[in-house]
Amino acid sequence: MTDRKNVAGLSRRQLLGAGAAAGALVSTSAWSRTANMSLPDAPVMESPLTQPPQAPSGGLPYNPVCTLNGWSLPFRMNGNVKEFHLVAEPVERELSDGTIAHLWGYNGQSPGPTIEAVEGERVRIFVTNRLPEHTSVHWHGVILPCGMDGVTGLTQPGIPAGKTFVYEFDLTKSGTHMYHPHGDEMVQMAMGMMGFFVIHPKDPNFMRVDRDYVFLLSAYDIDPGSYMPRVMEMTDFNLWAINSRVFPGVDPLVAAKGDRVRVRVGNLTMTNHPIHMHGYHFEVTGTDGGWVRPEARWPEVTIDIPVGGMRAYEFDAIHEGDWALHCHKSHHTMNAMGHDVPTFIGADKSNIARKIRLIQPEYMPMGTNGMADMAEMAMPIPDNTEPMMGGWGPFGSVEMGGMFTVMKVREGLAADDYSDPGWFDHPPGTVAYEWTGALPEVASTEGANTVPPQRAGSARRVD
Ligand SMILES: [Cu+2]
Repeated sequence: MTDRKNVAGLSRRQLLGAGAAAGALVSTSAWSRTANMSLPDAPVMESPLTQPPQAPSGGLPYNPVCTLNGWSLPFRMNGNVKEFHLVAEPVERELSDGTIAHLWGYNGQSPGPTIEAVEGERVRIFVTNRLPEHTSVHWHGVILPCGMDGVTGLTQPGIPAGKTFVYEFDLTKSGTHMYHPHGDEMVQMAMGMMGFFVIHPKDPNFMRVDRDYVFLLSAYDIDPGSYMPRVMEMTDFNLWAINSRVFPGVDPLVAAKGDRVRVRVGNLTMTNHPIHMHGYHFEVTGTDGGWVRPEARWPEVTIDIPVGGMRAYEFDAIHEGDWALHCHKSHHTMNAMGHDVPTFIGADKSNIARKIRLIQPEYMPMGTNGMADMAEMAMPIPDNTEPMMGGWGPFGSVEMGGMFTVMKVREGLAADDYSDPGWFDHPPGTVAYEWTGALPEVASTEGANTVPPQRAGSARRVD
């Protein structure tokens, strides 16, 4: 088969694949016309939804990953070199249904597409800069010649606006890596410029899994009602994102019962994120530095993802259900609205409410019993803003935002089925239920004090 036929086949397959998924991949018409010695075409993704993994169209065989709310970058083979074309550019990213952020990213989305290649291959990555300032791409954790490391000023000049640079190197070791700019990093990463770079093992059966999910953690400071991140922010971000999506906009991870599942999580925010998954004990099987030897693994239910790091964990999906998967910093499962609301828990606002109702008859005091009423009530919020917490499940409001999604494990899913199976149908008698018998007398709800020890003691004596 000639290279030209490879290119044509690649184009057809990707158009068909994208059409079946969401009809989202555009600008591929030039693929079949592109001569091998010219710049590869740069596909653009229109959809922020998860694109199912695509079987490799050339090069060495591998088991593709599934990028949550993302996609993998198509490539072409030029002789024995795998060629990609990344375009750094301003993008409009839908953070959740109807909420848009004006970010910088690659090939139409933030984060950029996942780059997938195989240990032993040589890659040539063309990077075109359509940003208003220079950029570069650092291949975070990849072993390569120093001059390909992408550090502006140190290993190369910045790629000027409008120019294209070429990165070319051999992939000497399999692993899970990231890419991001290393020039005006504070601005460009705060604007969402990042992506995954997965180097598959040369032996497709090494560490083989049935489903292999990847996603990046990113954080933004976007004032309610506005579209642009505040790039000078150092610590006080208000949107905590999984692949530049916030719950309820994050797609579920889907697995068939019995699947071996890997989840690879990269962190390019400015703080750590303890990622917790319900329902399972899992094993940490990889970092950006490589695979963890079997005898060195330990069981976990929460894995801290360090800043500038990646952790891969694995488990056998034997427990069916809808299992929450989220950052355990509770403010990272909240969205931007309402963080400046004062705490009124335990306050008696009845007198002040009476007075306010003289001016605004519909006034209701909020927050005196906690903040859950903020999720339950449709509070008026500015345009282009996600509520602080929300997302509806089968039992009501999930009262979450930000870095939260669900691992959905179901019996009998087809191997290539990544679509949302809906809510879990719990077997009878396995859901927490209300006690309908007599309730014990409550000792005291008069104040914040607990029952004094002597009263508790006398109660025991009566028994
Ligand atoms: Cu977090």
